[in-house]
Amino acid sequence: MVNNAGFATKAIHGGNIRDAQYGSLAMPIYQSSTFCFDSCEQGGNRFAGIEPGYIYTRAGNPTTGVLENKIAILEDAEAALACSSGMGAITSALWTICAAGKHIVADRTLYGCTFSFLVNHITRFGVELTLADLSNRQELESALRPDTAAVYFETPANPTLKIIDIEAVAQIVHDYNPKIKVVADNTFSTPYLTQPLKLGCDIVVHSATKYLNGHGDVIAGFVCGKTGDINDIRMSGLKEMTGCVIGPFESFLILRGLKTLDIRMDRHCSNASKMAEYLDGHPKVEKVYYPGLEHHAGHETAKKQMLKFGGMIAFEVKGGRKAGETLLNNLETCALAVSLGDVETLVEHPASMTHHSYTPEALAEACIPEGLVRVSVGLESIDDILLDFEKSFAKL
Ligand code: LCS
Repeated sequence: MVNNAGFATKAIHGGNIRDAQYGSLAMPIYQSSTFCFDSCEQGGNRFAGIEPGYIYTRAGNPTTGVLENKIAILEDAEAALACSSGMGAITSALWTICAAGKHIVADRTLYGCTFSFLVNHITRFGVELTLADLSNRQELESALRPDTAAVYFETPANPTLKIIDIEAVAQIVHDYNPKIKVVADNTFSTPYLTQPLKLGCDIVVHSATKYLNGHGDVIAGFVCGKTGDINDIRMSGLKEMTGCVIGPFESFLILRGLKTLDIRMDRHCSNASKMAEYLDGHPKVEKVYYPGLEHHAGHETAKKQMLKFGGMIAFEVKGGRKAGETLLNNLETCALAVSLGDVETLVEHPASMTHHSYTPEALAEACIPEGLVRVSVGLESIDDILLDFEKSFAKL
């Protein structure tokens, strides 16, 4: 690969190794749990980390290794670690960074299971949590403490597409204490639209279940960052705490999906921007949440830190939750399903589905309206999706 290769070239060629045996173009699937040593000495040396080579797939696998190198290249990270889910990536990272007596600051608007992990679970082990609005400088500054180990956020956030200024957060946190790990969930943007490490973050996590794989047939996640941090998260968090190792077949599927990441994202973004405009002008719609719209609170920051505005939209229908549910129940082409970033357009109701773990009070604090509807705009012909919505709106 040439130096300074473009994103598409990196996504297609980055990290690849030549199959010396048969010259296979696609990376073979090394569907093996363990790897044979030539001698006890070699096995011992591999365990001691003084000789390269694979040992056991929970600690590393050749197919997964190529995937990890490719993701590291795309995120401009020194290293990356693949996990069996986005939640596996998040928990492996935070279990490694935090310990009893440490403190986490997190934004209030998070994917429901991440929110629940922080609020209901890691806090049972002596870790303290402060939820704050990280788009508000004063709130962030007053949340930081001498024992803070990590600052965690998503941008755009699930489900309201709230935008957080990555560079500003990283600067404020590191000015306070450079040892605090600034962790950004880059699932909604993907490295094609935003590279948080370049903006000052220490660690990026992903649900690769979404755009990175892109075809709705894999659950997976990534952690990206400095080699030392990723080694720690691999050897402690993943290998010895969560054990959430990705399978070689899933790695192969993500390698395949990544080859088209940029062209898929271009289409997701253009379809979503057409849909946001359609919804924004619709008489039955109360409010549209899309960072590409000028009235979105994070529009200027999104312009600064995203190449395009992404494929996710949220909106409220006039008539509240009941009207929203009727709209979703009557769609025909769009699928009523959670998840996102697939080729199919997916619609869901966050308060009762993805954000079910939020109490009504927590929803209100995070500014997630009870009637909010979320759309992951797919790759279909956009006119067909808009027609599906128009027919369903007509039934309200
Ligand atoms: N981070 C974000 C921003 C997510 O949206 C999700 C899943 C995760 C992490 C967890 O990843 P997973 O373990 O599922 O690979 N979000 C989902 C959603 O909005 N609908 O279904 C899953």
